[in-house]
Amino acid sequence: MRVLQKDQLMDFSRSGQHFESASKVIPGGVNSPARAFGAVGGSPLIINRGEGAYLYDIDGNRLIDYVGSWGPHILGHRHPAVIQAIELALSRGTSFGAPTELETELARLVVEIVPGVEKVRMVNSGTEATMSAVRLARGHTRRDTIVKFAGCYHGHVDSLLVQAGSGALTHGMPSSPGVPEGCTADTIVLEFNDIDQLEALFTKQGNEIACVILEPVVGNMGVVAPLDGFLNTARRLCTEHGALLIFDEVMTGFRLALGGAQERFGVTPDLTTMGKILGGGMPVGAYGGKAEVMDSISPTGPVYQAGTLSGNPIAMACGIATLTTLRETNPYPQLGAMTSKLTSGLREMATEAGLPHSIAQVGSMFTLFFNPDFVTNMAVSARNDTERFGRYFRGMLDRGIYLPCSQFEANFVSCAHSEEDINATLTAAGEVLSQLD
Ligand code: KE4
Repeated sequence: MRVLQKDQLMDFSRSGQHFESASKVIPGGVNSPARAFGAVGGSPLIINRGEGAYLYDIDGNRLIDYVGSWGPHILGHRHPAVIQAIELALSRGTSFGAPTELETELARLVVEIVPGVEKVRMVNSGTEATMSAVRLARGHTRRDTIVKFAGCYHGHVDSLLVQAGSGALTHGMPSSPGVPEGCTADTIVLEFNDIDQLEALFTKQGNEIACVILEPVVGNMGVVAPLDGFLNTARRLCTEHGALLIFDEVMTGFRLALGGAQERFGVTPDLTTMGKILGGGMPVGAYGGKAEVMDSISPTGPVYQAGTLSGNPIAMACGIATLTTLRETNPYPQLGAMTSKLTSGLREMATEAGLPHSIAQVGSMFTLFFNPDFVTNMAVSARNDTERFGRYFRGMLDRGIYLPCSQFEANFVSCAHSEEDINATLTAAGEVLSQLD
């Protein structure tokens, strides 16, 4: 068991100094609270560049990256096909505020790849995608009530920022100040994976429900898979009562299969929200679904939604290169195998160390929970030992392993992670877990 000596610990001092100056001009020094190290101590690393499976910070440290920009980098940083596509698009300009062929090409790829999508509208973030999809569902059904699940995070949309996951949990505000009561009065929050609760709600007021929105595999309370029958029940109930089923696949889309969770689990939603991998690291979100629903969106229908940079050509080029590479190489079996090697090693070491833990993995998404119970919903995830997670996080960071800075997040393996990277990660984890009391 290697105990790191002082001089072996990584030096993050330049990051610390820069972070102090960043905090003078940016709230909390970050442009998204999910990046803040509030839950794990210390201050965020300032990143200089990424390459393949690695990040390099401004102190010159090389880190094996399991955040992947919170999901987009399934191919790894700076994949040659992606860089080449961006450079070509850049040679023609950055933005025109008018249609381009690239938008049609990416939309056509999404329609061909995602089972539930016949038409798709590009926006600039996952939040914009879910906000627009909920507005579309309400406008199309002429109903106001929406259903979400505790611990699911759908971006910082007022009507959905209720018992949300991800950063809303890490910073202890699952429902944010600044959201007036009226914005969430029509939002019903249920327990993920609770079929009886969902059926009881539809029995009571199914004809009032505009939509049910869920992460088909949750990434934002840590990874939580759907129990058998949960997705099918949501599908059946929405169909029976004229409500729309929205799969928020911002994280799972193009991650769990080329066609996302809906392909992997064989359940097709009415609307799908997308982001992250769709943009390959550039700001892209999208929502899509059945043509007769999507045609309710302006200008073909009355439901309004717009965006200056929606369908930005540089971002489109990045997304096209990413999805095309995924379709041509089909990395999913290999990604799953690499991730399974990592999670079985982690399970073995945590067990050997006598640590209460559970591990959730779906494809190349996984979470090591410091929780004796298998996490099936937010009530269980709320019992995670976040203090112990913080010490695990720091021990791994000191050994050059870059994990999401929260117990309520998913880790991601990319196509760029090698056997050596996985083995190095397991060596570090062995040292840290064996010293975690
Ligand atoms: P963005 O607005 O951050 O692009 O997407 C919001 C969103 C919507 N739906 C799901 C399932 C998501 O996971 C997200 C965003 N995920 C978080 C991390 N879990 C992004 C990290 C951040 O907020 O900085």
